[in-house]
Amino acid sequence: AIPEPQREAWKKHSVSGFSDKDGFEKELVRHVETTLARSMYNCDENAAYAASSLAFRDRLILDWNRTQQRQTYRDNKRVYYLSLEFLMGRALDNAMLNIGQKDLAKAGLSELGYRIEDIIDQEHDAALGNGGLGRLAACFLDSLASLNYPAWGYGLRYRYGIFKQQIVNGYQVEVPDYWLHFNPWEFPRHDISIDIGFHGQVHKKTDENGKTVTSWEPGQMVKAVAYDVPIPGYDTPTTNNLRLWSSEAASEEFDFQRFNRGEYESAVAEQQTAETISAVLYPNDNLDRGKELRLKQQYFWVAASLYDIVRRFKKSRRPWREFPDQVAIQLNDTHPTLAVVELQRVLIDLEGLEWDDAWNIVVETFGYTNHTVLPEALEKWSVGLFQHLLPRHLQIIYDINLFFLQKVERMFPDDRDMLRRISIIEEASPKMVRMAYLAIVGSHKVNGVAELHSDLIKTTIFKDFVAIFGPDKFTNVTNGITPRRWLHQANAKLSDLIATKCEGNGFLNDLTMLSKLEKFAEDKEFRKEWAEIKFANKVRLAKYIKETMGISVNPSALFDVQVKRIHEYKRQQMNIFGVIHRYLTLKAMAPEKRKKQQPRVSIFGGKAAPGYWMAKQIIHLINSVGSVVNNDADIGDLLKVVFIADYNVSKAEMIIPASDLSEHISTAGTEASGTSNMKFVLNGGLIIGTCDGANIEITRETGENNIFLFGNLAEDVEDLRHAHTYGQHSLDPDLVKVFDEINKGTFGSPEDFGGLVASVREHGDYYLVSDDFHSYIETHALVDEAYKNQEEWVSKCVLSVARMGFFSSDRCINEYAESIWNVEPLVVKDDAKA
Ligand code: 7GP
Repeated sequence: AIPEPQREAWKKHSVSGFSDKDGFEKELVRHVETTLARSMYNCDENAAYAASSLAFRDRLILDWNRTQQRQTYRDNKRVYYLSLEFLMGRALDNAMLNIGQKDLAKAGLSELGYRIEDIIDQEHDAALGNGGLGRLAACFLDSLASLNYPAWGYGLRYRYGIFKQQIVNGYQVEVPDYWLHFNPWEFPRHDISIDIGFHGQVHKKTDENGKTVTSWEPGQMVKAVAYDVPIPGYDTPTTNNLRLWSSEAASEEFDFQRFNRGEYESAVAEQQTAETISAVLYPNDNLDRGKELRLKQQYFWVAASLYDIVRRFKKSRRPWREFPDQVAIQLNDTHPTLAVVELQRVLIDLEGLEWDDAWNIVVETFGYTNHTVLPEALEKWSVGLFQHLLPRHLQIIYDINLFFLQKVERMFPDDRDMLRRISIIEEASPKMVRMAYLAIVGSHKVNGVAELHSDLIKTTIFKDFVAIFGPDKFTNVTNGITPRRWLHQANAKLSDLIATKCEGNGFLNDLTMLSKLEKFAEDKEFRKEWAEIKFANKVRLAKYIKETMGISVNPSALFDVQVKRIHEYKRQQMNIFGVIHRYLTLKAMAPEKRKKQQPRVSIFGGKAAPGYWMAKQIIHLINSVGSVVNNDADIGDLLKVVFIADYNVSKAEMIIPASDLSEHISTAGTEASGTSNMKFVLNGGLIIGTCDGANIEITRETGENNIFLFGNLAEDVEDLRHAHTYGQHSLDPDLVKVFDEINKGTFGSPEDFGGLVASVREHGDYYLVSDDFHSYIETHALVDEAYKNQEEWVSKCVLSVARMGFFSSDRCINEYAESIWNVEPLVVKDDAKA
């Protein structure tokens, strides 16, 4: 720190940031003319975006500095959210809104000759995630900052985020997403770098006190360099930190020696190998592929993050037993589970603690969130791979398992099979490490993400663990979404209208205030304004569809939307089969009757994992149906089918506010929660959905009359599957007609869709498409009926929004803070006092 006498000079020059339009313009022009080396003669929209972002970044970093100083000074317990994915989307709009300066920026940009929407549109999404899990992490960061929690996110700085999707001749084509050409939102911290080891040997020796000391001598080192991303809270002085690690070659000198020996190429190759670790996000959603590089990513990120956390703790010079009083670490699914092992290693091998003392600290520190029950998504790593990559960690895992098995054996001496079932090491060939079990054993709390899901994990995949640890270790925290991005930012007009009836913008900090809207559900004038906003949002989407795909859709039609990752369990195939059924029904009608039908636009969007053949077939079928239906003169505006390419966060912000009906139709018991369901309802759309995930709680909150539920219940799924397997599967007759039409070649070569049809017809219909098809079709007919009465429809939408308070990620974060982390917000009274 600077000595006292010199501090005056510092204070005199301390930067304070802009607070009005002129100040913003001045900063913008300064960045254009100096940082970007341009002028008013060559400042295009992209440069204006860059300069605006830099101006806001400078502004944010001041809050960020103050927040960090305050949190260090107060030294309260902090939360660390470890997530391999953060699906952040765009930052500029969010920063302007959260610090309350969008109006000022709009006026400033306009004076300088730009439209703010065009400037915002220049930004490339930060897409460091696949889907629900990654976007949840981003919503959580927003809530943590907005509620003033001392919290850090830790992740990886992938050079390539989730691929960009193009549709070529109806097929998905993946294009790499290199997003770092220009990223004003990150601060490289080259001073914060940590060497991370891999491979090598483990040594045991006895010290002077006769104690065995184990040490690990890695065979390869990779350097982790920190990049910090400021996370502004909404209307608070808190700007938290998201720290992303980038991998580099561990030491340039080492390379230099080799270079001198004439091994230039191999020296560079080593550097490239190191850089590979953080190069690319694995593009699988709800699927584990067990690739070695993925395990490397996990350890690299977890070890760097823990080193950082431990270093911060050690500065306080507290005894180790106070570690869990200062540090709460949340594991976002099992991807960071190695943190459990790494902390145990640090405590016993490096800090010299006894096993039991260390283990108590570890368990008190960690919490684990499970996001799926799908077996193909549960992580397992082979023992051989561990032995090769992380030999010391494997030993520790074996010890953790040994002590755990001993405990279980004492508890259930007569149940031999229990030990086999719950062992962290699966005795298969090859032997596997079951990461979820390790995460459970290493945490003090395990939570699911919606009530049904949390009940299911307790009665199915983790049943034995409930018997061992007792039911209190397992809890539920129903997911939530940030209303700042998903209402205020995505749907400014609706947000403003709501503010006129809810005593201002307070609902953005306390979403339960939306209940004040309830009494306007029957207010004709209010409903009219509401409907006009929905219509304007649909016009905007229709324009986008026309411009990008050349398809004309009528904004007065019912917009029926399913946008999410493409997955068999999410059942986009059922949706498109339903669309085909609708098409056939319309075609078979007399023209007079046909004219009276409710016009619809079926909108799809979502990426398929590159290796997921069935998901790709679904995309192809949707596009093939679209090209037939959209060009059928008998049908006209009655039905259009649109697949919007490259669905991502910023597209979601445009699509969701334009939906009348959205589809959340997973096989009951498969979708842990879903979060877009919440976004759609919050934006004044209704849901057609199954009794799955958070749909159930949305129904509880908004009322059964305001949602279109259909299909079999989770409790019946097992019996139905059993019946399929034993040949009692008679296909739904309407679905048979759909299949016949596909097989006739109406939508192109039937072989192209053979897998989809066969999965229902021949392979047991695991996802119960046929079982649910009839009730799905019938429920869509009810939707058409309901939509005819627009007054009543809008009233349902208003009532639903009024009752969505529960689904704020603020509520969710407060629940984690209270029941899992035991942390409190850092309330700021006098900001000047750091
Ligand atoms: C998702 C779940 O599928 C979704 O239902 C939930 O809303 C979301 O997490 C947030 O909790 N899971 C994933 O995205 C995923 O990849 C496997 O889970 C690890």
